[in-house]
Amino acid sequence: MLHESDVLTKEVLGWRGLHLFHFKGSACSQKVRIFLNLKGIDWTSHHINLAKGDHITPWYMGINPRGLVPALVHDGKVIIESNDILEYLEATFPEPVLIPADRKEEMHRLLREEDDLHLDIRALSMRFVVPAFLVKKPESEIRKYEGIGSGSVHGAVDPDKAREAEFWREMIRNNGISDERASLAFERFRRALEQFEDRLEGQDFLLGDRLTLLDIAWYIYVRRLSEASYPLHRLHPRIGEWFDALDAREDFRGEVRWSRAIGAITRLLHGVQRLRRTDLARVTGVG
Ligand SMILES: N[C@@H](CCC(=O)N[C@@H](CS)C(=O)NCC(=O)O)C(=O)O
Repeated sequence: MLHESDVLTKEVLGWRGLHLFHFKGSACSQKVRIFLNLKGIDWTSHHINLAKGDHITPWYMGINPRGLVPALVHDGKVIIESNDILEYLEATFPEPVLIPADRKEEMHRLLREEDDLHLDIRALSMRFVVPAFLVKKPESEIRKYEGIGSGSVHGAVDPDKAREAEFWREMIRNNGISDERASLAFERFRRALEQFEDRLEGQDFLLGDRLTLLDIAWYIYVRRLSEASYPLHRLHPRIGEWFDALDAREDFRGEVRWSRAIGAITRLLHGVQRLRRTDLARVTGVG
């Protein structure tokens, strides 16, 4: 939850009700929307179009100083970071339970591990789901980003803003996502999914026999990995089955289905990458 001094768009501090700033195609936004669906909570939508740069504006960065979606405003409180938003919502709207009372600490740790992989999923998305030239930020945009917003979270200088800028500068230096970066990201996911594969022996969901927030969070990652042509069913058959069951549900799938155009672009990208032998299987050696 942000301090009032972090928030420069002061009008939101007076807003009542639940407002979500999100983007249709953003993985972290999809995670929050599925959670809201399962809770049956009413919310007001503020669509922030990342493709049009709505997030790098003084108004939006006055709400989320990191310039990222999602962000939540609830009765004047501003909460950023998808996992913090979800833990806040669970505490505020406890039914139906998505973080079992006796697993809160474990969930917090597992969500932190999940968040640590965020730049890895972004790297794989920008290498194997959308072509780099469509998503790369020029230096001028990175400078603009650095100059807007309070730059502070919890009243102190926010180191994550510099980390974001560095991600985009690395993309400029490497003219996209390098093979090394993509392979590293792939290996991190493979290791994480191997652990979940073991967990799914003898239980239907990642934390036991009931669906929890952990399933929602990893459904989103696994969905994106499949779009990147990660060989899910071959490497992790139990995760493959778990994923197929969730993906058949409208309250999950409805939130991740967003653009036929992007689907067509990804198919084209995969075709070109196969011809050039730069596809995921070749780059990571998993083929
Ligand atoms: N750790 C953050 C990550 C948020 C994030 O990276 N959001 C992406 C969309 S999934 C975004 O806003 N990207 C815009 C940009 O980097 O320009 C969270 O969990 O909320």
